[in-house]
Amino acid sequence: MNERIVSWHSSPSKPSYSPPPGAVDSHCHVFGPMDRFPFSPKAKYLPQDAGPEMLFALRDHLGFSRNVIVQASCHGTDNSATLHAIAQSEGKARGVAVVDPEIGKAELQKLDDGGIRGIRFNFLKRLVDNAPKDKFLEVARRLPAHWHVVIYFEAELLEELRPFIGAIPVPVVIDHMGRPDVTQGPDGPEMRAFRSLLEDRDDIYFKATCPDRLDASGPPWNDFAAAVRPLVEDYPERCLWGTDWPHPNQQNILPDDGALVDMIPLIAPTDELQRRMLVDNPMRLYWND
Ligand code: 0GY
Repeated sequence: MNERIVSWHSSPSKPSYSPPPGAVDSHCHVFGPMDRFPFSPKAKYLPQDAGPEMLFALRDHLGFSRNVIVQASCHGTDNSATLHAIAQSEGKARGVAVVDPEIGKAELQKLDDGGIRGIRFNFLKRLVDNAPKDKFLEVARRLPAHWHVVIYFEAELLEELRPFIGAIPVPVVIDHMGRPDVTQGPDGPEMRAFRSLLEDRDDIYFKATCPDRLDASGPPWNDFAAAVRPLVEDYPERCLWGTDWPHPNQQNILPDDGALVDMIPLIAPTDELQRRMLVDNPMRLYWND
C-alpha cells in the first residue's frame, strides 16, 4: 500500500442551491499533511494530503459556514490532524475523535478544549481491525455530558448492534444511515429496519449523506433521494448533512461536491427542513457550550 490515492474532485462545480446562513457541513475529514501528521501504521488506505486550507476553501466555495471534522480511520487514534484543522478554523469547525478506549479524563478534557464533541466507533471491517463493543461502552460511559457517539456500520450489522446502541448513555449519530440499500426504496427492508432503530430512542441522529456511496446511478442520485426524503421529513429534528469530503476510498468515483450540495433540496424540500438539517441540529450537537 504505497500509492497515495486521490479521492476528491479537482474542480467541484458551484452549486445552484444556496445553503442557509450558518449552514454546517457535518461530515468531512482532513488527511495530513503527512509530513506533519503521519498516517497510522494500521491505515487501510494512504491518501494524498487534504488539509484544512483545502477543506475551508471548499466550505466557502459551496456556501457553507462551518465544518464538523470527523477523524478518518487512516489517522488511527492520533487526533492531531483533526485538532490542527479545528485550531485553524477560527471557531468555524468542531470535531469527532477516534480514541483508544482506555483514554483518561485529562486527555478527554484536552480534546474537549480542542473542539471535539464526540467519538466515533467504526465497525467497517475494511477500515478497522477490531471494534470491541464492551470497551466502546466503557469509554462511552466516561464521556463529557455534552458529547455524543458517532457510529459507522453497514446495514447487515444493524440488528446485532441494536442492544449496544441502546446502552450508549449519550446521544448517538449514525453515519450514512447505516448504509442501507436505497435501491429497495423508502419502504424497503433496510430503510424499514433503520426507521425501527430510530424508534428505539429519541436521541438517535442520522447523517443523510453519501449518495455517491449508496446509489451507483450517479447524480442526481434519484434512488437515494426517493429513499431518504421521507426519512428527513419524518425525523426533521434528527437529520444532519455533510459532503464526506475528501471522500475516503471513493477514488473510482470522484464525486462533484457541487452536485452533492444540489441534492439537498431533493432530500429536504422546504426551507424549514433545510434549516433544521443544516443549522439547528448540528448546532445543538456541536456548538452546545
Ligand atoms: C466515510 C467513509 C469511509 C471512510 C472513513 O474513517 C474513514 O476512513 O470514514 C469509507 O471508506 O466508507 O464516512 O468517510
